[in-house]
Amino acid sequence: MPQQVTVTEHIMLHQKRIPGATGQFSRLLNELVMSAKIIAREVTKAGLVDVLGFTGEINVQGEEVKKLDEYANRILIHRLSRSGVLCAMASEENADIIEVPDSLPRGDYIMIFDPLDGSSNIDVNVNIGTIFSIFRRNSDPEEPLLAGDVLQKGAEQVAAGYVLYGTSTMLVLTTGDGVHGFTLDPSVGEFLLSHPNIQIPEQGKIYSVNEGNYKYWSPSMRKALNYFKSNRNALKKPYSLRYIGSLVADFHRNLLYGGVFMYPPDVRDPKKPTGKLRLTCECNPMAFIVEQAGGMATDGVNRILDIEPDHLHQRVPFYCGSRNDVLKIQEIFEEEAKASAKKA
Ligand code: AHM
Ligand code: MG
Repeated sequence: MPQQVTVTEHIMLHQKRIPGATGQFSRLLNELVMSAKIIAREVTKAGLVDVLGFTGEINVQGEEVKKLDEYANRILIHRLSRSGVLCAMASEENADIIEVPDSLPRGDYIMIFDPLDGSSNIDVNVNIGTIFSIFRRNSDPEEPLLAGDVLQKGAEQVAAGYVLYGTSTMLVLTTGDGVHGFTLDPSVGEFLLSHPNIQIPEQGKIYSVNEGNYKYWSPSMRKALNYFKSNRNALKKPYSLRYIGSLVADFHRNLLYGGVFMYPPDVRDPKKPTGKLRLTCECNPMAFIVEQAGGMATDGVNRILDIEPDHLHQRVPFYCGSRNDVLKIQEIFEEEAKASAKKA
């Protein structure tokens, strides 16, 4: 019988490689895995019980909150705050930092998450996911927590990952030592290592973008799109357009097959001039994963992981995936910027 490595065993092995690790990190990841299993259970029975649809509330982003989003958020906050290893959390669904109360044991880690990303797909049985990012606190644990402990740049992440609720449930994780994928085996209730050392192809064959926004894009973004529509991909064939509208699912497919995901700024909504996706809970974790897999993630100019967040719900343009494709986008943007500077 082939030896099957569970995510818990993998985490224990990894822990041994982190200098100064105290066991807190493993406990945190184990708690996260447990939360993911509970959310996966609810997601898979979503059509059977009354968890579909809206709660009637509006979240901090001004969007309607779906019931499953709220459920996933509650599970994560409840379990993680009792793990004894976090001092604070931040969620896409909550306006402010959630500090672990003094009445509970606290640790040195901070977790930022999007409890259920791609929520517009919940009601139609299409893939959704949980995204997370983990930092270590910088300030003195005896002193009050600082905003800067939570608003660290992505390069300081100690771990990041996502859970994809799809045809099977998968956990994809990096602790800065490559990217590893684990598939939930429902017969034993364990995530088993199914995709060790994931590497994204250097040259992709897919582009993923909401092309319906074309008329709201800048000329340079339209040029980038036209590049993918009219050039050949890694297989010397036309690029395929694939867009689910769930970041986790679009990202995961491109990670395995090779491709580029784009969410550019647009002028549809004056309140969102820098794109839709959030730096801290969506772009940073995906950027850490893609870089660990050999790919790239930028805002069109800067490396995502080098951006210093100025607030929790900051949105950034996001271009992420196979290295050559992301470089190509940057090259097009640079050329366009030079050409318009010349004209001015
Ligand atoms: P959400 O966090 O409210 O679910 O929004 C984020 C989602 C991403 O999963 C996806 O990439 C994007 O929104 C799709 O947006 P659009 O429908 O504008 O293409
Ligand atoms: Mg989201």
